[in-house]
Amino acid sequence: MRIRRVQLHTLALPLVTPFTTSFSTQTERRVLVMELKAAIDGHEVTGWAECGALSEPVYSSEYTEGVIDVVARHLLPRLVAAGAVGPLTAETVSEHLEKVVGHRMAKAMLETAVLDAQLRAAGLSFKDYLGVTRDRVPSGVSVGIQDSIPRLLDTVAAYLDEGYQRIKLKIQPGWDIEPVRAVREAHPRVPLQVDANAAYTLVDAAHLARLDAFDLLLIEQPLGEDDMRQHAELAKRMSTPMCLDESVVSATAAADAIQTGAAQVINIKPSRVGGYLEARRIHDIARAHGVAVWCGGMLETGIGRAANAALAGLPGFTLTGDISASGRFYKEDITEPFVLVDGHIMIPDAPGLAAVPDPARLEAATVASVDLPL
Ligand code: SMG
Ligand code: MG
Repeated sequence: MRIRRVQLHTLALPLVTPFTTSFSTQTERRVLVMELKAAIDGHEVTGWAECGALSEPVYSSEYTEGVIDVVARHLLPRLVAAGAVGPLTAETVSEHLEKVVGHRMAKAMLETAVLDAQLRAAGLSFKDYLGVTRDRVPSGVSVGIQDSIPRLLDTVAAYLDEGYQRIKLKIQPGWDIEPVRAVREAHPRVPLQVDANAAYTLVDAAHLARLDAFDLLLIEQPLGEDDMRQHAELAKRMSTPMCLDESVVSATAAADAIQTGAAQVINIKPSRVGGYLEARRIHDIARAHGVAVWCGGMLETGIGRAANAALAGLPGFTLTGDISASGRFYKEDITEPFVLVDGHIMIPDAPGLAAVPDPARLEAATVASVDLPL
C-alpha cells in the first residue's frame, strides 16, 4: 500500500439531547474523521476512520486538537517512511508507531483507515475479516445523568419502548443509589448496569456496596484510570461484578486486570486501546480466561458504529454493548443511519469497515479540514 493523501475533517454534530456523565455535559460531538487515499496493487482506494477522542481531555488524556497534532507531526510521517522501505499493511501499523508513547486514539484512527482501505481493495467485509458468523448484535443504551428521577424514569421507559435490550445508567456521587433504586423498582427484570467514569475513590466502598441490592450486571469504572489495585480491592467488597473501561488501555492492561481481580468484565473500546486489532487481542485474552466482554461506545457516527457492530459479533462479546441506533445521539448521521431491528443492530457485510459517509452530509457537518503533508 502507498499512502497518497490524508485529510482530517473536524465535524460538529449536535446531539439530540445533552449527554451528561460524571466528567462533562456534551451537547455536540466534535469528531475527527480521517479520509485516507491509497494505492494498493494498482487499485486507488479510500479508507475512512473516526477518532474516539472528545474535544477536551476529560475522558482520557487525548483530545481532538492534540490528535490532529500528533498524527500530523509524528504518526503519519513514521507510517509514510515505513511504507517507503517495506510493505505497509494494517497489521504492521502498530509496530511502525510503537516508538511513539501513548496517543492510542490517534493511532487507532490511523490503523483503522489503513485497514478500511486494505479491506476495500480486497473486497472483504470487516465481519468476514474477523471471522464473525452472527449477523446482528443486541443493542444497549447508555443513559446520561438527568435533572430528576421522574425525568430519568421517562427517559428509560422511552428507550425500552424503542426496544433497547439493556440499560446503562451513568452515576456520580449524589446521583447513584436513589436513581438506580427507582429504575430497578420500575423495571424489576430489565438488564441494568451503571458507569461512574472514575468518579469515586476507595473511601466510597461501603456506599458503592449499597448498589449490590439492585441486581446489576456490573459496575463500570468506579475508580480512577490508574487505580488497578484499588479496583481489585473494591471488587472484594462488592458482589456486583467489577467492569473496567478507562483503565484497560491495552491487552497488557487487560491481562493485568484479569490476573489481579480488578476486572470480572471488560468494556472493549477499540479507540481507547489503539485500534480494532488490539481490541480483538483483548477479546481473545478475556475469552481464554472466561471473562465476559462487551463493546463500549464513544458516540460514534456510522463510520465507527459499523466497525463496532462487527467487532461485537465475536463470540466472547456475551454482554450487550453500547451500540445503539444512530438516532440515540444524532438526528442525522453522516452515513446511512443504523436503526434498531427488534432490539438489534445489523452487522454490515459490505467490503471494508463499511458505512462510507454521504458526501453532502459530511460536508454539511464539517467545520474544518486539513490536508496533512506526506
Ligand atoms: O456511544 O453509546 C455511546 C456512549 C456510551 O457511555 C458511553 N460512553 O464511559 O462508556 C463510557 C462513555 C464514554 C463517552 S462519554 C462522553
Ligand atoms: Mg465507560
